[in-house]
Amino acid sequence: MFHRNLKDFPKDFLWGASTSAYQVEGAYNEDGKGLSVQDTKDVIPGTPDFNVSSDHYHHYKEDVALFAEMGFKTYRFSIAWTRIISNGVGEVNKKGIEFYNNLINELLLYGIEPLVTMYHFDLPDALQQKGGWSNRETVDAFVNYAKVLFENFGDRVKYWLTINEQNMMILHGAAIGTVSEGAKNIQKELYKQNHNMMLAQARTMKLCHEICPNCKIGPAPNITSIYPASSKPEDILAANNQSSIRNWLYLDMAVHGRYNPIAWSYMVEKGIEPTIEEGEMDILKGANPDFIAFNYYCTGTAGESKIDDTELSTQGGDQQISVGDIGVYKGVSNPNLQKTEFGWEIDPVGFRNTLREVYERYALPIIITENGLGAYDKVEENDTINDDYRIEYLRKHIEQARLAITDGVDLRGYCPWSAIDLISTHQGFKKRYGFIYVNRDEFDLKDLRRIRKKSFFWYKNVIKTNGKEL
Ligand code: BGP
Repeated sequence: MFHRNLKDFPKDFLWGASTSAYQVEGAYNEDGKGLSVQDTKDVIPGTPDFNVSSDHYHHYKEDVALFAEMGFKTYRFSIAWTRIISNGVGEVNKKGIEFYNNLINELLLYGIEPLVTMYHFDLPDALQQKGGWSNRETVDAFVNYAKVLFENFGDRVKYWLTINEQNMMILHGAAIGTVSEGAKNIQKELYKQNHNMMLAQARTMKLCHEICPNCKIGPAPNITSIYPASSKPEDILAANNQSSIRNWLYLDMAVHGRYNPIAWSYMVEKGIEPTIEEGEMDILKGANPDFIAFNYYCTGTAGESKIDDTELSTQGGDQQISVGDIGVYKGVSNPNLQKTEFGWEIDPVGFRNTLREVYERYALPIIITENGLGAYDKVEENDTINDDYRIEYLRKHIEQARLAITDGVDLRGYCPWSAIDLISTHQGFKKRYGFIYVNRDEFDLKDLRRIRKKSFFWYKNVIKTNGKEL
C-alpha cells in the first residue's frame, strides 16, 4: 500500500536496544550466582564460553551512561535467574537483587525505562538436572522466581517480558544451547516442555497483574512472516503449516489461551502432542498479556515437502534458518533477498509484513525487542568503526516500521539487537551486533574497552528526531 503522508512515530515511542544476561554480563560465578545451562553446555569449537562475555556486570555504569548518551528511552535486558536464586529454587541471593537494583536505579537516573526479560535461554542448571521444563516443578519454580522479581523490582520496572524466544528453544534448542546436540526423538519431550512453559507464562502474567497492577507484561517470541516458495497451492499450504508451527502456536496460546488448530493437528499426526491435565486450559486462558513483544531478523520461505521426502534432513538450522519437517514444509532460500555475512536473509519489507500480520491477528500493542545485523566489525584509525552496513540495515527496517504504523499497526517501541557487542548464541564474539564496540575477541579479552561505532552516532540522531532523520 502506498501512503502519500506517513504517520510519525508516537511521541512517547520507546526507542532503545536489547541484550541478554548470559551474553553480556560475564561474572558467571560471582557474588553467589549459580550456573545456568549456558554455563555448563559444551561450547561450540572456535567460540568462547560465557564466563566474561562483555563484562557488563562490572561495567554497567559506564554502559548505561553510553546508552543515555544515545538517548535511549528504554533498555531491554534480561535478569539471570541464577543470580537471583542460584539453584532455581530456594534462598534468594541478596547480591543478585542488589546488582539488578543498582542497574535499574542507574537506568532510572537517566530516565531510561527498564524493559525486563525474566528468562532468556539461561535455565538454572540445577533445574535442568532434575528434568528442566519436562518437570512440572520447574513451572512452580519459575512462578516463584517471577514473584521474587515483582516483589523486588515491580515498584520501578513497568514493562516485563516472560520468556525470550520460547519457539526457538523448541525448534532450534540445539543451536542456542538449551537442548543437547544430537539428542534424538525428543520432539515429544520438547512439546511437553513447551506446554509447561506456556503454563508458567500464563501463571506469571496473572501474578503480575495481581501483584503489580501498574505493570505491563507480554511474551517475547521470534516471529516472522513465512512466504510460499511459489504460487503453487501446495507451497502456500506448506508456508501456512510452517507459520502455524513456528509463530501462531506460541502467540495464539499467549493471547487467547488455546492451541492453534493446525499446530495441534501437526503434533497429533506426529504423536508428539502434550498431555493436558484438568484445569490447565483454564490457567492458559487466564494469561491476558498487555502487549506482544517479538524479535524479528528476517522472513522465512517454505516449499512443499511430500511424506516420502527422504532427501530432507530435519537436523540443523538456527533461529532464522529452517530446514523443514518431512511431509509438512521445506525451508528454502528466497532468491529475492540478500544475506548477511552469517547467512541470514535481509528483508525489511518482510518486517512491515510481519508487523501487519501480528497486529491484524491479535490487535495488541507491539514492541520490537530484537532486530539487527550480525557482522564482522573492524576498528580503524583513531578508534573508529565504520559500520555503514549496520546503519543501512537498521535504517531500512525503521522505514518499514514507520510504514507499518501508517498502515495502522500500534507499534510502541523498537529495541534493536544489540545495545552493545556481546556473544552470539552460537557464533562467538566475532558476530557483532552492538552500537558500542567491546574491545575483545574470541579468546583474547584485551582491555574490554568500549568504543562508540558510527551507528552509535547515527542512532542517537534517530532517537533525537523521533525517527524523522534516518
Ligand atoms: C535471538 C536471540 C538473541 C540473539 C539473537 C541473534 O534469537 O534472542 O539471544 O543472540 O537472536 O542471534 P545470534 O546470536 O545467533 O546471531
